[in-house]
Amino acid sequence: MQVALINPYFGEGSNWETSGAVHSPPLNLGFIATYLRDHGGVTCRVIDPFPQGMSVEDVLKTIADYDVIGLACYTDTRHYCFNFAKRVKELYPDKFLVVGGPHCFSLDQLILNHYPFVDAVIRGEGEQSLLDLAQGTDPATIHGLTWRKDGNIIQNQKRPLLADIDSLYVDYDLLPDMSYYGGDNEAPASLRNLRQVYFISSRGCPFQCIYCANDHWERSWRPMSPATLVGHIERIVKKYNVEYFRFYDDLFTVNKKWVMEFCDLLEQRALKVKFRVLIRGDTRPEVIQRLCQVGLVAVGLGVESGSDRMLKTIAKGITSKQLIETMTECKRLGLWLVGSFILSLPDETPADFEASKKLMAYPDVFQAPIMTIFPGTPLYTQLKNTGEINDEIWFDVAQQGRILYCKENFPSARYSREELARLQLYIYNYKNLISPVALFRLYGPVRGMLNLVKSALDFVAQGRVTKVIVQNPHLKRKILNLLRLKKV
Ligand code: B12
Ligand code: SF4
Repeated sequence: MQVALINPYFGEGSNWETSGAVHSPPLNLGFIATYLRDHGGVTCRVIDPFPQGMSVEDVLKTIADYDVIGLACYTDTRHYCFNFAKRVKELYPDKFLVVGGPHCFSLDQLILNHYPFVDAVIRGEGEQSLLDLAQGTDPATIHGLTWRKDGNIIQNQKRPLLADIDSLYVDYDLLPDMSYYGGDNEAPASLRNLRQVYFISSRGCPFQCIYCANDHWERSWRPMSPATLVGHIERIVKKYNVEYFRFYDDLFTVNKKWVMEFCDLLEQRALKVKFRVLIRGDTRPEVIQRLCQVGLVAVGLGVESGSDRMLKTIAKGITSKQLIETMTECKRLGLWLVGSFILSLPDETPADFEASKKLMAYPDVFQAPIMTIFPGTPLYTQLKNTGEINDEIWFDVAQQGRILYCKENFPSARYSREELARLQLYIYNYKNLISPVALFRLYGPVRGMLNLVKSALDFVAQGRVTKVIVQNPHLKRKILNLLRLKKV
């Protein structure tokens, strides 16, 4: 059977080049396509409509000859996914339509209940279950499959996670051309313009922060062996001339021994690549130092909050002291540091936010999205238990996109959507003003200056300039020095 795998997001009339969307290929579909080819000789076509400039009609035409249509479903894109699924089924009632991905893991039966045009849901790891389907195996025997039989919804038994993680990788030739996907837009221009790929070397993470949708990995961590990983790097460098690897592992530094072995092997093969990984606030300094010696140039770090009370609430298992130490070490080593904070944590007070603000000075750039609720997370369960949310919300078409933790949606939240938007604008401008050098490195001189001016004007408009200067001793000292120089 021929399989088409689609990331069903069409950009909704926006332009890929200018939309500001994170340019990143659908690795999930790449993993599946590679596995189906290697383990069953099954041909897959991977389609990523938005970057490929394909409309709904274009994709519908393209999939005419495929027997199985697989759609990736994220919480953010759930409605796009099911709207598209409906169109597919209307046009091609005989094709087998299956959805999979992080949004589906705990909502499989409800999805089939709500959407008669979906034939099956694959729960968790998709490779082997989809291969079974594509090879015409009796659905009743396919683990991890939830499907329909004689008008009933059948949930087959769970599929154990694949043990042979070394056999899971992405053959980039099976993905849309890499030129569709831009550089690392959180990194400075010097890195952004390098030839790069996105790579995943492990699955899962042993932690369970309450907002994190990683339940389908069952809190386990399965890495490919360091030798396999370095083998892939060598092959990719030779074949595509890649200079920069952006590792999308949930957490690259789970196991010190594994990291050290990887570094030794990379060094032995004399592979002069640069790379970016995700670390945690409790990563040992010697691990970061060793990674730096073999090509680490940028790190992402989930800071989330500067308040120890909040870090406890979200079960981060890290203290603000550890976060400061790790960020200081990263900066000492000259790494480009991307910090990620969350606004509107459960029970977050203005004092907690002030504690976070102090930590925002450390990273070169940072994101601070508003807390979003995902199905299957511990936070979701908590909110379900207090009656603030229920599973029907995911099927309500009035609830498009993200379900934000704000006063309008949840009685327990402290801030309204508008207050959070204002807070977000304030901290982005604040960051630009206290880290202008990072701004110039990120955007270059012209856009950097424009951003700086815009932030300054926003601050004047908000009447916050004096407050920021007074609250930031570092900035205050810089300005006083500048004034002193002028006097001389
Ligand atoms: C890379 C990545 C991104 C990239 C690109 C995503 C992409 N197109 O690949 C970028 C940076 C753009 C991104 C953005 C965001 N991401 Co993201 N991202 C990831 C990350 C780190 C890796 C994804 C990946 O390739 N994993 C490896 C593959 C093997 O795992 P997988 O995707 O789960 O796929 C397996 C199964 O789910 C299943 N499967 C998946 N798709 C399909 C399709 C079919 C047909 C079948 C049968 C099976 C199947 O089989 C796959 C192979 O086993 C994951 C975390 C993680 N480690 O998975 C988060 C993750 C997917 N992201 C997440 C989130 C929340 C976001 C953002 C909302 C973050 C933000 N605040 O902006 C945005 C929005 C993305 C969107 N459009 O919805 C959540 C999704 C939660 C959810 N319920 O939807 C995750 C799980 C992180 C987390 N733990 O909370 N992300
Ligand atoms: S947020 Fe990061 S550390 Fe926490 S559970 Fe998710 S992947 Fe692991």
